[in-house]
Amino acid sequence: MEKKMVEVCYTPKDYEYFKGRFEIVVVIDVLRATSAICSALNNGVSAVIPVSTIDEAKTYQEKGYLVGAERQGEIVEGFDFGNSPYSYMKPELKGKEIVLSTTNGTRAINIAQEADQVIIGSLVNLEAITNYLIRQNKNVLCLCSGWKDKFNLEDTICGGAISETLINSGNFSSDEDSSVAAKYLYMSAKDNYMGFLKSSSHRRRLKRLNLNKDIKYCLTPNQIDLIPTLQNGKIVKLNN
Ligand code: 3SL
Repeated sequence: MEKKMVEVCYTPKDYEYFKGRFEIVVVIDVLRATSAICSALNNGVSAVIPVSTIDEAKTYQEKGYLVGAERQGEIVEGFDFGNSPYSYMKPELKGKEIVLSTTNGTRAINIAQEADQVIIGSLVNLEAITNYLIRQNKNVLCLCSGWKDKFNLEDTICGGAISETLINSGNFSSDEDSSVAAKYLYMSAKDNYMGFLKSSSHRRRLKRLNLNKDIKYCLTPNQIDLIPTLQNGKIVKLNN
């Protein structure tokens, strides 16, 4: 059987150099958007509508939706919640469609939307994602959300974890140096994500905002056994 490709793209800005060659794009924003989306669906939210701008978020709010909005790690004034995975565990959100706009994660999801399939990955659902991808036998791109179009460590490590697991299955290979480097970062970090990421810039940013509890949640792998996927502009649970 011919091997499929798995590659890691570090930022939404670099996506143009990869797009079109991969049937499945896994969008990753470990701190915190894709972890928060996993938390929301795991806690019974029926769909998350990702929007890129605050203006779009306001339009949904005016229509009566509950809307989460984050910029620079903080809740944007006037919205119902921000981007903490814990905000999405509230019983009143069960069964609801909600809207989310974040600095990088929701933008990356929307940039990838022309792919055949977009799925949402993070450390919290790492094993669910890799088991699913191994069964699909399709070319996979891990698209890191980064920070304002710059490289970040935590998304790259998660991309490295996905690509390394797929390659170890024997059915995938990768070509790009970005993927090789992501693998080496993952191998250095995998025994202690919290420790390895101590110096990452976004972890420091969130720590300054007293969001240590969120950081711990987002860096604890394999707590959620579901795969969020983008369908007609809404992120829903994949029935696999
Ligand atoms: O950039 C994003 O999309 C967010 O995940 C950033 S934060 O963790 O909410 O600050």
